[in-house]
Amino acid sequence: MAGPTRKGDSMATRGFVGKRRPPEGIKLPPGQYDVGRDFPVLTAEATPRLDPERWTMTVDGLVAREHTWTWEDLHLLPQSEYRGDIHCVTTWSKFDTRFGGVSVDLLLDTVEPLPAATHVFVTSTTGYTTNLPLHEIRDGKAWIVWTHEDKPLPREHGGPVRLLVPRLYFWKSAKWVTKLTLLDHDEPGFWERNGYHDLGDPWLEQRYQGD
Ligand SMILES: Nc1nc2c(c(=O)[nH]1)N[C@H]1C(S)=C(S)[C@@H](COP(=O)(O)O)O[C@H]1N2
Ligand SMILES: [Mo]
Repeated sequence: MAGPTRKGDSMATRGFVGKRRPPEGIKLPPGQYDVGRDFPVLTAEATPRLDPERWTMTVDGLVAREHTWTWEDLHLLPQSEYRGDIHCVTTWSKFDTRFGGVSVDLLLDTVEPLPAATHVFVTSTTGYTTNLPLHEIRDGKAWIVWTHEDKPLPREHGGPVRLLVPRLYFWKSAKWVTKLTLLDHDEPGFWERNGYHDLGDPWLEQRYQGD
């Protein structure tokens, strides 16, 4: 493929959707710029001060057995790291950044999604919400993270714990996440109800509804 495909390049775009992988050698999705060492903060609500000892992570909805993990429970699971790029819909991208925590796959293995589950509705302690197709958080595509560059995740970036879904625009990575609810239908979250695209694939430049 010659270069990044933009919406409208119908044939090329369709081919790319199937692969869902950035064009080779290209790091910057269309319409984005490299923010360098900065890490801008984007928060719609007041930044909460959460006590990790009281924070919990629940996966419920269409699952064989819903489960709630404490901070300690999560730390007992095998840890994993994401090293790579993140892309914010406000056009900054940050290259080669690292987050540590656990793969969402481990949580899903515990709860066992029912066959009817197709989507996930994400809730933060603050009431912030976002939605995703279930397959976008499976098979090594999403993490629950509490470190950034080997340091505790700063509060303004979602500390103690946030969701990380780096293949999609960063608004899907809910800060102060506390619950994943599996559904048999799609339900728009906070930004999706306010005009943002339902999926938010940066490589297809899905910023707003209709993109
Ligand atoms: N709870 C919560 N999570 C959120 C947001 C928010 O406002 N509240 N903003 C989203 C958006 S739009 C972006 S771009 C990223 C920003 O994360 P950062 O502040 O760590 O850069 O968080 C996402 N997660
Ligand atoms: Mo954003």
